[in-house]
Amino acid sequence: MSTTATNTQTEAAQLQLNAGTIRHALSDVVKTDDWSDFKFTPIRESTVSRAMTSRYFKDLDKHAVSDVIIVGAGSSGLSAAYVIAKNRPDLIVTIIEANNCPAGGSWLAGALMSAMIVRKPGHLFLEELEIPFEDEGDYVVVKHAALFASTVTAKVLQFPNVKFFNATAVEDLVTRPAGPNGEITVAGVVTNWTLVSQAHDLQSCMDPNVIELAGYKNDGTRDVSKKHGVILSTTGHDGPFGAFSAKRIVSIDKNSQLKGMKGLDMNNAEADVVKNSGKYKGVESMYFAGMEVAELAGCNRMGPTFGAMLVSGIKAAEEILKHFAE
Ligand code: AHZ
Repeated sequence: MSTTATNTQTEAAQLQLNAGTIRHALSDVVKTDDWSDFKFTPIRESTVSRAMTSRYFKDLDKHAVSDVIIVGAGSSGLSAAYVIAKNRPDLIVTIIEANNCPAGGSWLAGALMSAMIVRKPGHLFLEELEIPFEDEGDYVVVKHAALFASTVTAKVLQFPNVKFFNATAVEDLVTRPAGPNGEITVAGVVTNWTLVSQAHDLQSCMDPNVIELAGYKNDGTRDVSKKHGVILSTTGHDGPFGAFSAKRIVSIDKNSQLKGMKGLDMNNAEADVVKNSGKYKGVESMYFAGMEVAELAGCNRMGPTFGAMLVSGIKAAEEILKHFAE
């Protein structure tokens, strides 16, 4: 008899043995076999409304001035959020994601074939997050990308200093004059619920909301006694928010130039994206990581390998932590 057949027989015997004594979390409160005595504790509809809205508006209030605003909760944004929140529990970290669910393209590892490929040494971050993988030598494989997406999301959401606003799009930057020669600095982001931002032509009267960066006085001038907050943009392929905004800011300065993304070259793209993540000349108070760096720095794209997403997030997070430590 084969080993598999023996295993199946043993499992079946074990199931039969357990059949009379099913145990689960509710075993002690369900007294009847047909669950006829089962009930939930009472609740009013208004209680549910208040439980949600009071917390949401308290969060909006607390995060209206943030130290770090991360725009886009893909694999790079969440990796950065993890490193920043873990190292600096005192910073108010706000993550804004246009989609309902966090983790961007990493649910499917950018392809439709489940497994997530991470080139070494990106696997060290997987080890830190306690995500299991198969070691294939130069690279590792997480059996399903959703295991990365769900684990990094769960770990980030558990930090008390992090608020995740989903179904919320960043529509624009808040900018302020900062220098004698017309230089501008980024002072926050303009947000709106994604459904509203998608229907501006129908709902033009719906005004957006604003999250400001820390470091200003009531009259809008710089409060130099406080560290200036920063935005980390990680909005993915083509940089629909960050790369677009940076180009717009840099276009004011005729000496600066930003390029566009090149074609796919897996071998070169990942290290280039990591090296070019972080700050850009002429774009104050903003950092960049993940795929949109390719759009900013003129790097190749890499297709479905995720080491650069994790590592560029970590590198940008490290630069942000240095900014707050100075
Ligand atoms: O919904 C977007 C996604 O979840 C979100 N986003 C985009 N614009 C936004 C806005 N406001 C708020 N205006 C916005 N959120 O940003 C997230 C980006 O996640 P992603 O997984 O697309 O980006 P990433 O850079 O973290 O990972 C990219 C993965 C790729 S693309 C690629 C290739 O094209 O070759 N290869 C890899 C590994």
